[in-house]
Amino acid sequence: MLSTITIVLAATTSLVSAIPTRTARDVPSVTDELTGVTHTVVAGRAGQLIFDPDNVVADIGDVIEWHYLPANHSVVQSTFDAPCLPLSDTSFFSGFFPIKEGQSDEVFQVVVKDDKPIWYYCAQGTHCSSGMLGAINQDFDSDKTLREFKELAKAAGPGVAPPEITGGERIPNPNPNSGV
Ligand SMILES: [Cu+2]
Repeated sequence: MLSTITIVLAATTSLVSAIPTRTARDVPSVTDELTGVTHTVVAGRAGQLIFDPDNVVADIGDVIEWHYLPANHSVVQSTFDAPCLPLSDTSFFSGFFPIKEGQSDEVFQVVVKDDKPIWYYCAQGTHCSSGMLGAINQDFDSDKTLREFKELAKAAGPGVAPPEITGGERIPNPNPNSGV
């Protein structure tokens, strides 16, 4: 007897390997516990190439808020050893604030996330090598002081500006008429 064997080829149910895609949920959520304390720093006080104050002692969860006076300053996070270069692609950069008079109608805010020293500079022209630098939570027991940071900057080239605003938030100036 002739038996017929029928082979049924299983329909090739498409086994297109699904490439896992990252979604927003994969990004660690930022759970900053804000303290409610804001430290105001003024860029360009009295037309000088300075941050005032240039040293801030802050707790984790505090906000640093930069206000900008003429002419066209910025803040960029750097390392201690390379004062006029961005720390990384994600470290903070405020963008520039080209204003002619008064203070900027926006401010830049950064939340302090740990107790490590934070170093930063202004990326405008030669402002960095001219001393427009600042620190948050410098370690006063270390040789890495704000004074030494400014010394290192004197030998640096023009400040480098990252390609886009990152690492903080530009928000409307909460008090644009305060005579900072
Ligand atoms: Cu500047």
